[in-house]
Amino acid sequence: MLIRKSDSNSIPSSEITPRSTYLNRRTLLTAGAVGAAALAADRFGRVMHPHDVRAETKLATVSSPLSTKGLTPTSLYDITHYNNFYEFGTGKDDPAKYAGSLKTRPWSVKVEGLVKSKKTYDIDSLMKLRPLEDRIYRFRCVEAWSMVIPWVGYSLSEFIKACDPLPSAKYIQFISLDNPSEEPGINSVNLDWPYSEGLRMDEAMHPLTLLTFGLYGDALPNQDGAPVRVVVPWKYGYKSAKSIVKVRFVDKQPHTTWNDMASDEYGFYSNVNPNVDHPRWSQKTERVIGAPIWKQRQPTLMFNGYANQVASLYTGMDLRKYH
Ligand SMILES: Nc1nc2c(c(=O)[nH]1)N[C@H]1C(S)=C(S)[C@@H](COP(=O)(O)O)O[C@H]1N2
Ligand SMILES: [Mo]
Repeated sequence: MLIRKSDSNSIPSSEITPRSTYLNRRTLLTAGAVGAAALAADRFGRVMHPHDVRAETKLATVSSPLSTKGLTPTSLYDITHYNNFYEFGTGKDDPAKYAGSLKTRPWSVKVEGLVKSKKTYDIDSLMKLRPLEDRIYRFRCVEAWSMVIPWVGYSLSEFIKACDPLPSAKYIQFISLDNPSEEPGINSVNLDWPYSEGLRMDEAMHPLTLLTFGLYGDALPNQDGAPVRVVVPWKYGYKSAKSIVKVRFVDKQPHTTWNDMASDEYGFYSNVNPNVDHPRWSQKTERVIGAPIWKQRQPTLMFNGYANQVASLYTGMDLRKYH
């Protein structure tokens, strides 16, 4: 017997599919595919689900000469299901499960500290400040795994120029959202919230440092730090703060969450360095997430492969002491 629903108010399920479910479904199509094929399948997936309005947040982008050449991007599935985002729990799959509760609109980023004048940027105007670029970077976590991620954003330096910091500003601090009602990990994970990270001003001004709004051509999935995060490709992953609500210009090295936790394990600089082991494990090699078995173990590169561009920032510094 055919049962018809006569309730005209019922919303087709395709309209209310949560983004996390959508990502799951969409990325099924890309599992096993790599690189351009993954991207093509992903575009195909999008066409297959025209009603997933919330996920249809394709960004207008231009390609960037600062993209790292010759790398195969990790699948969208792995990029969105193997995350560190302790505001949603410590498990790698917790962010994919729970970050759906994060509300990314309205959203604003406050600029404070040593600036000519304090400002607040609405996220949508922040995204329009400069053209958004596609930038493929290596991404290396301190836990000795890595990915290749096709980010979308523009150089943080562009934003810093717009903030007009005073010459006395020597460091920049990033503060992440601290809202237990949307971020269940805040009450269950014993960290000193809000998540705080920082960079020396010359590191922050380096063109590779990316103010990031998206990946794979779309707005950032919540679990990757929506709606705005930073990405510092030559540093361990935790330097790349997610879901930023405040940027502060300061004259002294700011406190950072992981450094507060265990300063011997997580330094302020945290440059990727195969020659300086973490006290509990080697940093000489890394596990490439999603790579075929025979390519899963790779040697870790100095400054994560960006030494030519960034090594000069650290001339004369003892990288063992300032790890
Ligand atoms: N606010 C916030 N930012 C964060 C973290 C976090 O727990 N909270 N984890 C960091 C760590 S350890 C890593 S490896 C990267 C992971 O980014 P991804 O999940 O997008 O790959 O985010 C970093 N930024
Ligand atoms: Mo990490």
